[in-house]
Amino acid sequence: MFFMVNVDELRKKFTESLQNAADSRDIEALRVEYLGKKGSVTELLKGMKDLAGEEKKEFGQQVNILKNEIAEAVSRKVTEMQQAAVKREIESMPEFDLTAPPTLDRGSYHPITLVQRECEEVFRSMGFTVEDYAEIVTDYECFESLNIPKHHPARDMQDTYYLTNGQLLKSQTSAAQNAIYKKYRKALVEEGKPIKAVFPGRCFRNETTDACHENTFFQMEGVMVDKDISISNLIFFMKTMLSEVFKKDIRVRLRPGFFPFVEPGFELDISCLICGGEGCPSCKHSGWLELCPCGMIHPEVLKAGGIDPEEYTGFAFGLGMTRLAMMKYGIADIRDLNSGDLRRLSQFTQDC
Ligand code: FA5
Repeated sequence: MFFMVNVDELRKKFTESLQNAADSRDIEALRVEYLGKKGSVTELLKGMKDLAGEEKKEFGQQVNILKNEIAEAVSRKVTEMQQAAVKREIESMPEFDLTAPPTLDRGSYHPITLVQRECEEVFRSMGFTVEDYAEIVTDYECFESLNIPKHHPARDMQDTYYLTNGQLLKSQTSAAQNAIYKKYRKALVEEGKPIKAVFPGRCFRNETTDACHENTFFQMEGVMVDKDISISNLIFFMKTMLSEVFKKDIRVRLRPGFFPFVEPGFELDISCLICGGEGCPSCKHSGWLELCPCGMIHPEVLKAGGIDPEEYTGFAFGLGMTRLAMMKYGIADIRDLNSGDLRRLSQFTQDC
């Protein structure tokens, strides 16, 4: 029974030491001292080899009970200490008044988000659907389906970022036209529903940047296809969109423009609102800003979208949304919009 005395003594000694442990390091040291490879409990177990029969069995059980007690006591003490530390931290915090007004600046919408939403609303009110489209597209979507075959010189109009897998970063929102025609052609042909869709998106071009050119900018493409769609329809929708967005009279001019996917094609420019048409860096000193090229959809493009150009006609436009935001908010340098400089951007935005 000498061994049993050892078990009780060890229990007593451990209990006292645990009570005196000041922090988690002390507790870990205690755990090693008792339960470690060379710990006191382990040493007791080694002494079992000198015992025999019932005595050995009972001693083994008692040491195992002690071992479990120590393990549980250690883990309980660790939890108690952690909880006490959290409580101390909470109590030491300054009082927090949930009803106090916020002291931090609130976020705000980016000017492009505001202009995009406004344009979407205008076109929705005229019966257009708003579509979302990928930023990484195929050569077919961005060029071939738009009547720009491989090696066509028109590809040089946009310095495109190609990916190593042959896909590319969308250089124009026109890249979504083919998919939109395919999506809605059945409803057009079978139910007589005109295709009326706008699709805003980010475009990428390897451009040298200046006050009115960015390498990453936003456009909003729009298409309408039905029987007997004409240039008059195109002009009506363009004028309505501009007067709704600017809410004042804007001087515009329409001049011929070449894009392989429209025939005829136009450039729609607006009089620069930064300089009032006098000429400044924002309009490359011309007094006019190219804003929204447009035209009647080329028969080959309709065909690629599965639409019979003998029966249907349509118009398409590619609104420069980043430039629209510049004009609407009087932002003289397009680079401010991508700068992430909140001191500049917050002048034009509104609270979320
Ligand atoms: C196109 O991208 C044609 N896909 C537009 C189109 C659609 C024509 C449908 C006909 C029918 P363009 O490269 O000109 O066209 O760009 C259209 C508009 O995007 C420009 O008028 C301009 O407002 C804007 N834009 C073009 N490049 C930049 C740039 N680097 N930085 C900022 N805005 C740009």
